Amino acid sequence: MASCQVSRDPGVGDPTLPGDVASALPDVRTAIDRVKAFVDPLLERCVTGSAESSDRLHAALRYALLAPGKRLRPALVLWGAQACGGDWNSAAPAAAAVEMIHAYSLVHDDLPAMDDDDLRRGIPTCHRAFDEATAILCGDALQALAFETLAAGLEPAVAARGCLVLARAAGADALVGGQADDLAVERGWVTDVLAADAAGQVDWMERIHRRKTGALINASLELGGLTAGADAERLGMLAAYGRAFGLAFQIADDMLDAEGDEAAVGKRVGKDAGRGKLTYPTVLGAAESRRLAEELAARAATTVAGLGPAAAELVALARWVVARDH
Ligand code: GRG
Repeated sequence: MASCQVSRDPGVGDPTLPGDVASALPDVRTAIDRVKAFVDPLLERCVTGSAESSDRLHAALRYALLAPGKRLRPALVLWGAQACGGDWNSAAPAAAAVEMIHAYSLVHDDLPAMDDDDLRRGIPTCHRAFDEATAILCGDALQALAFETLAAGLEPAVAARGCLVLARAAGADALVGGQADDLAVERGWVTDVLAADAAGQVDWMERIHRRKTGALINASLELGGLTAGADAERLGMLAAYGRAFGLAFQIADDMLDAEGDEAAVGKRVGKDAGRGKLTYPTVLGAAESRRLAEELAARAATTVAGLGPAAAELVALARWVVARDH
């Protein structure tokens, strides 16, 4: 498949960005649609099944992986690669792999033992559409498939490095650990954070989200950079972007839970407050949460603007993430 060029809307001005980047900012929805058009057929090919497939599990895998998500993490892989001079085809296995880890985490997060949700991406959650045991196995299989996809699809040295990056991001000190600590507060297994002042609670939330949401976002960007052969300086810029973008994304997610529209968001909203969960709006208030998210998004945009017009999608995404309604 030929490398996919993302269209740009010229004329969007921003005095904080270099002129060549500000004048090349694309429309994010159009850009994300192009990512979906590139990634969804790849995902489809990864879950065609075989003579050895278990019918029910295979149906659950397709259901969870091909459900209509935003494909933000694949976008970060592809746009990260592009920003470092790489092409989408070389980054394609990594784009598919991060979406598999993400899809698995959503399936397991929705389980009765965790968030107990019945709606995800606008459709019944995997355990509702199938059953709990199948949903657990589906998540397990998606996780293994992610590493198979990386190992089989990338050149060996990049694959080895990529598997390490993804394993760390998905592991006990990152995605899983962040989820464990989030549950620990919600279930009352740790209580000192509830007695902490606002600054202490913000520190705790950052520590959770850096791992639960941020690690996979950063891994997506790093994988994109690796497939493009990026040097340490460019990888560092992607990492700085990811740290600021990831937190802005999480704050926006908290705001959507507090204020968003269920039909647009595609999942139940208002659940966080009902469970006494620590969130940015509950700790900082809506206005300060929005200000912080906007500051972080602006920081993310400025960080990668130095990579020039090839990073225009990343810049535009950072600006969009705080304004999104889903
Ligand atoms: C079960 C190990 C394990 C981890 C679960 C992903 C996760 C950790 C929990 C999901 C709950 C949540 C609201 C997380 C914060 C932000 C987030 C990851 C939102 C979902 O990502 P989007 O908005 O979803 O990119 P789509 O459906 O568009 O892909």
